[in-house]
Amino acid sequence: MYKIDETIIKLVKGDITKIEVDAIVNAANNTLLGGGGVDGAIHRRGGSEILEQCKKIGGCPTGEARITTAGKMPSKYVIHTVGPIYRGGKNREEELLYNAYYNSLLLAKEYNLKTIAFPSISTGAYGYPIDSASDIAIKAVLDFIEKESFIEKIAFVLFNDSDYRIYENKLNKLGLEG
Ligand code: AR6
Repeated sequence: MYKIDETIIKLVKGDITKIEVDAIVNAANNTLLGGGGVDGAIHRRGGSEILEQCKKIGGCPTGEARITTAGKMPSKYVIHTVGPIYRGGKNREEELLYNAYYNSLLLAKEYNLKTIAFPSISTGAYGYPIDSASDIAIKAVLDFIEKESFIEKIAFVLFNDSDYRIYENKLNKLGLEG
């Protein structure tokens, strides 16, 4: 656990669909109609009410975010965001990944949500290298805490040990209050 101002940053290893927070973030695609990876797990566990709302929303541009309820999952909402497909790094990937995190947090703020959990956006099927992706994720979260209003808790939920350790090393190096 790490603390910046009044916000707790937490690392969790495991399945984001089981986390109980105000909103879990989904690493979706532009259609918002589901897919594999974390997106598939969220739709499977949450049930059909999520897909029904996603159909009405009608898609989401890369770097933006949309919100639905969370169906049968313990969290209240799902914030669906779309990270970039990594194509070598010279196609605005960094900016788009940053926007995906930042816009998810802005949407959480708009809905007055106090606790939010992120998966590692774009680092699965979309191929973004975890080392640079984690830098961007942490930077977006720190910038948000600095510039925007109070959010109680932000969790990074990592699906495997090596991703967890990368985040842990980076947060430790920032020398945040533990
Ligand atoms: N909880 C937490 N993290 C998970 C879970 C889970 N249940 N399942 C997988 N991960 P990916 P992307 C991790 O591929 O790269 C989908 O088909 C996974 O190990 O889910 O943004 C969408 O529809 C990896 O570290 O998302 C899009 O088409 C991370 O989540 C596309 O994949 C992200 O992997 C999006 O690709």
